[in-house]
Amino acid sequence: MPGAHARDADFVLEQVRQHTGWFARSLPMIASENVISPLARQMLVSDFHDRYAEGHPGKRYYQGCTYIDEVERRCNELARKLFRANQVDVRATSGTTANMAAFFALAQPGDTIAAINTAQGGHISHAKMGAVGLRGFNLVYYPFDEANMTIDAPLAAKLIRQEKPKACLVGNSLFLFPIDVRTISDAAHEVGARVMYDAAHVLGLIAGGQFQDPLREGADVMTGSTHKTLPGPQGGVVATDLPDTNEADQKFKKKLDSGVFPGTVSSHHLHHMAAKCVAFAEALDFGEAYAKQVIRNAQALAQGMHELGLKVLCEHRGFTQSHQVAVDVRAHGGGRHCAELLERCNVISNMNMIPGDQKATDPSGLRFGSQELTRLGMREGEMREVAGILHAAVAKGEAPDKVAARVSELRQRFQGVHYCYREGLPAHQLWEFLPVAR
Ligand code: DSN
Repeated sequence: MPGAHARDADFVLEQVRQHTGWFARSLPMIASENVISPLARQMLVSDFHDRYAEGHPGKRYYQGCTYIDEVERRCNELARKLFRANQVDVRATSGTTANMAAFFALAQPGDTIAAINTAQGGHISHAKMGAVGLRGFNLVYYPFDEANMTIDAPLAAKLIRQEKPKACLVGNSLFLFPIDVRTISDAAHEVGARVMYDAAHVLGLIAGGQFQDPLREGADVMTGSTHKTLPGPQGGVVATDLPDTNEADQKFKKKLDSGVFPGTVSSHHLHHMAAKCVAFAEALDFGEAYAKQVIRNAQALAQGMHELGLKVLCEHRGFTQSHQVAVDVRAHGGGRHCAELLERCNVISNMNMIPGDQKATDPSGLRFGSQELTRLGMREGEMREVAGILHAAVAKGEAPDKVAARVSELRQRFQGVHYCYREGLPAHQLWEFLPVAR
């Protein structure tokens, strides 16, 4: 007998099957997502998933880590090379836990820190309602240059010198252009503050040498997610390149380490760690070419939409230097309406606040990312096709089923994963399980 709840298990199988089929005929354009390589995906279902290993290789609290230790040593080694950092913690289970671990080292509860407002593209973990509030920090916001979609660095430096925060966070969720980290870090270091660069979105672009190099531009620590432009498993990293030559830096590095374990994880996710190791190897071999194409594709997408009359932000700066493109769709019913409409066309995107917006639940913008379509092998020509599809849905009022048919036709040509080992294997595959209920 299969058991009373076998139908629930079958329900899950069916939902996952439907979801996978849907994504195989859709355009996945959410800027914080990506498709993992088939080899890295295999690590996620390996026996590593079933195990525990607190601490560092060779210094565990559990037996059974012989091979896990070997993989984690290699993972650490590749991470240091990829991020050009002398200490990288690969155990953080997400970008937000990576940030929380860094917060532990950066300041004490009750201290003031500086960050970007979420309304101007800052991440929720940098906000009072998120991890910053949980750690009990007070918050001051940088002045933001809305025309150029970046922190106003000279005014931010002035604020830092006035307010003397204990830490300065930089890095965005809506992240179109590199930040002037040097100006901010000069002011921060002058008042004794540390600088954290949150590279969640742009980690793969930084690793591929195509965005900016925060650890060389004055950031004391860089955190990031391993599943956005760095196309690995869901997870985070905490990286620093501070030298071991003075006591304060050494203490800070130790606090980063204990901020991860035991601060924010007990046993880290070993299957994710193994998948990160594969993804880092792939990024070292293919990451530069991938990052270049991601940015070229974002720029081609932005240019295509602009030429069709959509209001793409920051034309005077070439629209974007990252994987992201932001569009003001106020004239077409607003961000929520357009994102929902696009979903009916099988284009998956998200509504986003843009300058002037007050309400996160009813913003005027859409945010698109080129990183997953690039991973699926699309190039500038396809980006122009995608721009036409978006324009048809949002501005021309073409029927969603007609647009969805165009989307499906385009996607049929791009089913494999690229910039990885065993290139070209399908991105969307399911294990063949038969239903368990009778
Ligand atoms: N808030 C997510 C995003 O930018 O999509 C990342 O955590």
